[in-house]
Amino acid sequence: MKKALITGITGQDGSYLAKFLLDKGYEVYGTYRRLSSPNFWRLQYLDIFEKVKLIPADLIDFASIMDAIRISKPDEAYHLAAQSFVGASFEQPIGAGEITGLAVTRVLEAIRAINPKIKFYQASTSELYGSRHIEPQNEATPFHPSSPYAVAKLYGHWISKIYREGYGIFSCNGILFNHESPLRGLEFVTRKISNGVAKIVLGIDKKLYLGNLDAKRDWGYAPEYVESMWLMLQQEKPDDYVIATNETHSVKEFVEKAFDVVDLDWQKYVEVDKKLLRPLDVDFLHGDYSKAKQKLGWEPKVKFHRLVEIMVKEDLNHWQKWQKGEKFPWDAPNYPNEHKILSRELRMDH
Ligand code: NDP
Ligand code: GDR
Repeated sequence: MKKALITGITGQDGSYLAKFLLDKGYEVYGTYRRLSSPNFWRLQYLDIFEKVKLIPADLIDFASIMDAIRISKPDEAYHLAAQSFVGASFEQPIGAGEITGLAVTRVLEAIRAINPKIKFYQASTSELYGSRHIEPQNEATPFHPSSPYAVAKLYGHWISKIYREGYGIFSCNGILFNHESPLRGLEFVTRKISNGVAKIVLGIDKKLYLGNLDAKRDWGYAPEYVESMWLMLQQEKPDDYVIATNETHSVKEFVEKAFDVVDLDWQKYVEVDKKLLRPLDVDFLHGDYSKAKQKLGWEPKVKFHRLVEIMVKEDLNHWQKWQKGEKFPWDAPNYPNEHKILSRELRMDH
């Protein structure tokens, strides 16, 4: 049975990837941060909380990353953990560099030291392209990062290539364009909109405050994107791939479509709050995934309109249940039993 380690298993992609690999018959290990309030709701939502093996590790702490590799002994390591919110990287730019950038080297160093045969996936991003109107963007398009997050990811992207070329590690960068789902964090614009629309139509909320409505993104569906991560690691040679839908839409279009799903006129409910504008924003992304189609046989199926519909309907479903007094999975006590947590063996016999 193949073994996989996922850093950031509690996040959107980590949880979908864990489900995908479990369904393929993998033994799945995941790192999570010890927080005062546990954050396993996505694993519960997908009904895999009991099936994955959890290892506490923080990207700041090299020893914990070494332990995660030693304990799991993976064939494949998917490095998804990061401070992934671009807006917050302007507020904590040094943290972004440490966690989203430098930590990639921590994971690669642990692999190099423990078992350089482990295949490595780096969660690279379309944010690397920044605001340059080259359309559409593919693997040959120059990078021009426009946020502390993006510049940290650029470091991660290049260090992963350096370990590939310098040490022969099977290391792949997936340059994934935005991908969304009902498991997206609430601070990202798509889920903020779908959740806001659901609350407004049910009378729980009155307004939705947003920032830049003109930004354009190439939005895909997260469960499909995690398959591409796995496909990259099954190829004969490591390489970098763009994963996208080859469609671009503005935030305003997302808003319009989301309110359409519940037959409301968005203009009555949406207000722009200048506090939500970023010092620099990427105004336009449009990805060309031809290489992934040709080499991985990967193609997106869920496109923009269906994606908006899926997200709004799922949030509506949650809030309707909540109004009837049902609990959300993330309200449930979900801290794993102590015996379930895989930690290093602590030797006290000195
Ligand atoms: P999420 O924000 O949903 O998940 C991020 C994960 O990283 C969480 O499990 C989080 O843990 C963990 N994490 C954050 N900080 C630390 C830390 N210091 N130590 C250990 N773990 C930490 O992101 P996504 O699932 O959406 O994205 C996965 C990866 O892909 C990220 O690297 C992101 O930057 C990248 N990416 C995402 C895209 C997207 O559109 N979704 C597109 C391109 C790239 P906790 O639950 O405790 O917060
Ligand atoms: P992004 O996603 O920055 O592209 O990064 P996000 O959903 O945060 O923003 C997309 C665009 O929407 C505009 N916007 C708002 N954004 C948020 N979050 N909240 C708002 O209220 C709002 N109003 C308008 C933003 O300015 C931006 O232009 C995501 C993350 O998942 C990264 O980790 C990943 O690398 C990239 O996608 C690809």
